[in-house]
Amino acid sequence: MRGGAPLVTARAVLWGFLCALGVLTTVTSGTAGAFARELRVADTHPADYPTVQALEQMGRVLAEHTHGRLTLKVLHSRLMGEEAETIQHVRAGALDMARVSMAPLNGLVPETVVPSLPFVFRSADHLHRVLDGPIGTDLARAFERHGFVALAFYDSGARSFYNSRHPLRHPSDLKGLRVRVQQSPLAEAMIRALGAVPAALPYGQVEVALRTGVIDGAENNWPSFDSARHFEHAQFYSLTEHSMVPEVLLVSRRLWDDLSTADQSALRDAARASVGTMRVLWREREDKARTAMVNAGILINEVDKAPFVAAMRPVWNRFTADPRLHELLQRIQAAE
Ligand code: GTR
Repeated sequence: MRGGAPLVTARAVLWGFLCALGVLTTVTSGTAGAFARELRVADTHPADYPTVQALEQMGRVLAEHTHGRLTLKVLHSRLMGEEAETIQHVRAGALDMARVSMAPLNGLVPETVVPSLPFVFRSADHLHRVLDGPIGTDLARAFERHGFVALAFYDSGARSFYNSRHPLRHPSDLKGLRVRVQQSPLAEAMIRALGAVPAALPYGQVEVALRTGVIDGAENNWPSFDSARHFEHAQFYSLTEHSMVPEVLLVSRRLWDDLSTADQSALRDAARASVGTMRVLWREREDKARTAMVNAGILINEVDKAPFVAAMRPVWNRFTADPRLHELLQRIQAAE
């Protein structure tokens, strides 16, 4: 926009004021009107990862439906720090949105513990039905008590163990191994239950920890194992598929409350549409990553899951002692 010096100064003052409030990221004018907003959303993964691609697509839908009034800027590749940091920024209102795993939220939003439990979902279909139905709606509501609005849930496949020592066929094979887990007390407890030593490192530090031998292994889905290059230092991938911890698109409650009802529904609709996009992209990427890992010579072994289920089950009781969480667990189990 062109204008004389006083106008430019006035705009700069307004911009500074709004940013200081932590509410607006960018105020522009032009075809989109005087208060177009660019919402910043953080993601730990690189540009080609399905979550980032789904957010880019969501941004296109949002811009189209709001005639450019709301746009998304996807800050991928940990530009805004590790997941735990982006969660804190969103909570404080300093960052508009973040796409994160539920695990690093376990200490903040107690309800996220339940879908993060080992072996709680029977299949991807079971997970989808839970997240898409009334349980998902109630789960989303729980976030609002903690400074967030949960706009969408994504699934991120099953997580399995990988390490640099030997194939894991039985829980006893994990004894004494140092295994990286997500930053969550539940994740650490799961590893201890298997007799291994947990190292709760941020995602961005796992590759170097594997490379330098600080840890013997970690656990994750195929796309992350491949994309973060963990496979270069851990050739044994054992199909425990012990966890299907979902992911969530968080919005700052402060930003949300500041949006008009029309903009809130535009954001919700675009987020909802991104769930379908993400599921398609995810399935493609899982297949591609698995094939790439086979071609890279990774030694994959099947696992009899029963002893792993038995060894990890005690953490269920410990982490769902609260009756509210126990009820949520029962509802998830009862879901068809
Ligand atoms: C990935 C997930 C990331 C991050 C990472 C981790 O599967 O998509 O958001 O949580 O795992 O292990 O930290």
